[in-house]
Parts: sequence; structure tokens; C-alpha cells
Amino acid sequence: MIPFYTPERFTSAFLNRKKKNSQREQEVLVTAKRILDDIRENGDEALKKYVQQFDGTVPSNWEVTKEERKQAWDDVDPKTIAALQKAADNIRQFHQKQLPTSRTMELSDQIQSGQLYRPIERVGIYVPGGTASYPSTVLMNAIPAVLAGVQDVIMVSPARNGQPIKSVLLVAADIAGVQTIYKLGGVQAIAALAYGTETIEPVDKIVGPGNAYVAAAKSLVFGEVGIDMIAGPSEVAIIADETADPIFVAADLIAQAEHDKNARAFLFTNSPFLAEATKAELAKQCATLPRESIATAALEQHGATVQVNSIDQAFELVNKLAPEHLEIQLQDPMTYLGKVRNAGSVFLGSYTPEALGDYYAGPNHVLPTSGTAKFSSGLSVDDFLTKTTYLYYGKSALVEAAPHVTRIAEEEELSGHARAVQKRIDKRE
Ligand code: HSO
Ligand code: ZN
Repeated sequence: MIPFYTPERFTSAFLNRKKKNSQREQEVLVTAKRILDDIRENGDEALKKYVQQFDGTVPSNWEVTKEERKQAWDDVDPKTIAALQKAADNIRQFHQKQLPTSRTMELSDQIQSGQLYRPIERVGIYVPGGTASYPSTVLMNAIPAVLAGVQDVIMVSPARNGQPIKSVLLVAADIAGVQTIYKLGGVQAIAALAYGTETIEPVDKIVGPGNAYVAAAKSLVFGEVGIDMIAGPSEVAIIADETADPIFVAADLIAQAEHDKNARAFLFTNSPFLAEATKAELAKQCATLPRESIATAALEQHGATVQVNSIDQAFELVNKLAPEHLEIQLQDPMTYLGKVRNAGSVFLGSYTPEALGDYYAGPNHVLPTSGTAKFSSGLSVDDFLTKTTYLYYGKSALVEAAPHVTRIAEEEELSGHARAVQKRIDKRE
């Protein structure tokens, strides 16, 4: 089951950067580029070709109709709808607080400056098909976009082999305020969103998770359109001491491990007792888990119980790891928040499982993975806003600034810049 590590072995196994694109990743990039280029050149004709090839049939219309969306509400259990609505309310409430207040600086009536926030106009949200196709993903990606004021929120998801997009995804899209849904997936969906075709208008930014091909395609279109991030496998780090309940700790490690075979789940503890008890619990709980084989594989290959000398050492290692999710199952958990430097999202106390945040409580579940929490953050309203700065100077303020501006311009040997200021001063005199 879960292997045990000393802090030193954990450091050399998990904290040393050595990432280089593997042969397989290179191949994925080449394939993705070929499809992107073809669709960019040949539009709908190429798009249809790849949809036929990968999804088995080409839908008569890309867009999910109003009737299909309405029908979906009848197909989903009302209890599920109610749960999604409550989750959406919580997510909305949390993200509402992220909306920026205007930033203006008025030094005098002669000098004003500030920053305008404007929503991105068109955003595409990728929602995977297959087993990892989650309504929570729809809520987490679309709600901040809608709150930011994005005019057109367009969701894409594959409709494979003539099967419709799952009803629960369509309902989640309605709840979140998605305007348009296209039956498109894979690299071809990213191409259509990024470049547009005769029938699909391009977007300005693409967000949302996807498989290796989708991730490669997003990385290739980045620059021409915005993207959120390139997500790696999901991760959790749990810091726990002897006061933690091994049943809860094991359950949360498993919740992470069941995502996929590459998911990473780490326990940092100063208690040999908790380490052993958690290990036993993992075996017990995995035995009855429907996704047992995935969870066990992840725990065995990418899991670790790290026996630390102190809780301070646990935080040191975790800050180097910069995990996507951090759970603190210690007495008085709130007092440890100040020790967290690098983590996507923190879950405090024994009664705050990560699953609560994955689905329901409010903070976003789209979070930086693979150590990228050192320099980036989870999805928020900010990701759907642009910032434009502005500046106003009156005549006398320019006169005062002129000698300094022209001095720097001369230093840079850009006399055109100096003149642009000086001409105005000369004219005034
Ligand atoms: N733990 C995932 C989110 C998720 N979990 C969706 C279940 N559904 C990444 O934060
Ligand atoms: Zn999850």
C-alpha cells in the first residue's frame, strides 16, 4: 500500500525538479499541432473530419438546442439539481468577493491615473467527456466567468458515438449561466475555439481540464488566446499529528487517489502511531471502493507517508512541494495558516475534507498542480478580467515632469521621446 519515506528520501524522490518532455509527450504535441494547423487552414471541413474520426459521428448541429437543454432538466434527479444549485450559490457567494473595486489615484486635478477592469468578451470552457466529466467542473469554471461579466460563455464537450452530452452537465451549465454549448471535444474543440471556423466564432480565452491531447493543444494555442493553466495530476498533502483520526486521513488520501492512477497523495506526520493506523485504514477502505484499482495504484506509485521529526519540518517540506490541496488535521488548525507559503487551497481541521471544496463550499477547485502554486493561483474572477491602466496629466504637471522625462530619454538616446515632451513645453512658453 502507501510507501513510507524519511524527509530526506521524500526530498530526493519528489522535490527535485527533473522534468523534461518525455517521448510520449512529444508525440502528443506533434499530433495536436497537426490537427490544430489543419483546422486553422481548412475550417469546418477539417473540423468535421476529426469529429468523425474521434467521436464516431458528426452531429447535425454543433450547438446543443434549447429543447435539449430543457429536456436535460427532466432527466436529472431533483435532489441532484438541488445540490448543484446550493453548491452554485456557495461558489457564487465566494467568488463575488473576488470582484475588484476600482483602483484610481488622484494626486491632484493635474494628475490622475488608475486601472480599469473589463471582462474578457468571449470565453470557452472545455468539459471532458468520458469518466472525468464532472458537473462540478462546469460550475467552477463558468461561475467566475459569468460573475466577471464575460458576455459569451461557451462550453464545449464531446458527444461521442451519437450519445448526447450528459444531462447533468447541461443542467450544471444552465445553473452556472453558460450561454452556448457545442458538441465538440478533443484537440479539434480547442482548434475551433482558438481559431474559429465558418460556423464557430473564436474565443479570447480557453479554460477547463482535459486529457493529454487537450492539454497539449491548449499549450500550443496559448499566446493567440489565453488559457487558464496546464494542469497535472491532482494532489493532496495532509499534515496530521496524533490527534488526527486515521479514518478521516485515509478517506481523504483515497478521495485524491481515486481521481486517476497518477494522482498523488501524501501524509506528513510526526506520529508513528498515526502513520501505521492510516496505512491499515487505507487497506480497509480501499477494499470496498468501486475505483479500488485506480486508488491502490496511485497510492502505491505516487503516494507517500513521510515521517517528520516535527510539524515545523512538515510545513517546510510542504512549502517546497507546493501542493494543489493542503489539509491541516492538527489541533487548533487555524493557528497554522500563517505557516502556509505555497499551496493551491488549504482545508483546515478534521471536518473539512477536500471533497467539501471540490464540490460545494465556495473556493474554486481549479488549482495549480505539480508545484506551480509557487507562482500561480487557483481559478478566480481575475482570470476573466483584463486590466487597462490610464493616465491623465494637465499642462503644468507635464512642465514639472519634463526635465526628468527628457533626461531619461536622452540617456536612452531616444530623442524623439524627449521631443514629444519638449515640443509641448516650448509651445507653452
Ligand atoms: N479534486 C479535483 C476536483 C474534483 N474532484 C472534481 C471531484 N470532482 C481537482 O481539484
Ligand atoms: Zn476531487
